[in-house]
Amino acid sequence: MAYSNPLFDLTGRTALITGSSQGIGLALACGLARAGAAVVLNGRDASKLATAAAAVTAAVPGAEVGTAVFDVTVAAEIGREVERIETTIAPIDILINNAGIQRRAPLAEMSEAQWREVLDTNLTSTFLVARAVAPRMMARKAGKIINTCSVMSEVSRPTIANYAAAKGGLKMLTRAMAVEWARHGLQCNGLGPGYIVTELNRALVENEDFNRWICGRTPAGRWGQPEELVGAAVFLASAASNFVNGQILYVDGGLLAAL
Ligand code: NAP
Ligand code: GCO
Repeated sequence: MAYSNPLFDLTGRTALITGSSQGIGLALACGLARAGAAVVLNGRDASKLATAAAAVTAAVPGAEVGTAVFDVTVAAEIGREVERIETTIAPIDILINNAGIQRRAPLAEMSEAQWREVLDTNLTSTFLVARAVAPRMMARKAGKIINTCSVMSEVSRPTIANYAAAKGGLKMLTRAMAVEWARHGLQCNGLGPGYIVTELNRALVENEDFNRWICGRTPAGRWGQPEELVGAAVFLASAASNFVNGQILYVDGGLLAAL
């Protein structure tokens, strides 16, 4: 008999996952749909989102899948789409702030544009989207906010100072959300992936030296797959985490445990 615990059941819940046209966000959308949630995918390209929505439906027959095209760095687009989701699809019970980019450069040579684009997309966006969604959750006295942090919320490496600063800030923004919004029934936590095989890391995966280094640096001895983040995300999105707040749940193959 298949085992299922109602604590992890997301039936009747609606989840907005930013940056879910591909990669980790798309994997999380499939995983939450499989746990019963209706999912709303987000990205900047309508046709790419339509393809992603079809992939979720193919992976999870019968899943309720919507799309919301907006740039997570543009407050007006966020406000418009959050209002449309809440009034024409369903109240947002679960928000996963997942959209993110990488612009690598040595710090002393990094352009202002490379800095600002990463901080805007990987940190400020979470402030903007959460500011649009959280008041509605607070009015309902319930909500789950999950911010996709990174092992770079704790450590850095050369050429990603912008990214590490953003993800470090995202860890503290997650805690700040918990401190202000827990009393209103919201649980705000972070998901901290290690090195995962996605488009964002294609150049690293294809680099023999880096590949060898990260497999040696990670106790599990390998890269992670986006699907390996689903269990932690369903936990943080479900009633199983109703007394968990301000925590970053790392899914990193043991990387942060090792010197
Ligand atoms: P990815 O495959 O490059 O996907 C990035 C996603 O973000 C895409 O869906 C993209 O959508 C979306 N996006 C980018 N800028 C956006 C914007 N301004 N507005 C709306 N959507 C935007 O990367 P990934 O590896 O899945 O990364 C997802 C998240 O996980 C990021 O926050 C990343 O920092 C984090 N993370 C990744 C790893 C890893 O090893 N891969 C580890 C730790 C944390 P469109 O381009 O279609 O708009
Ligand atoms: C890099 C990578 C990392 C990973 C991830 C690790 O250039 O080192 O892009 O930043 O994507 O964030 O958790």
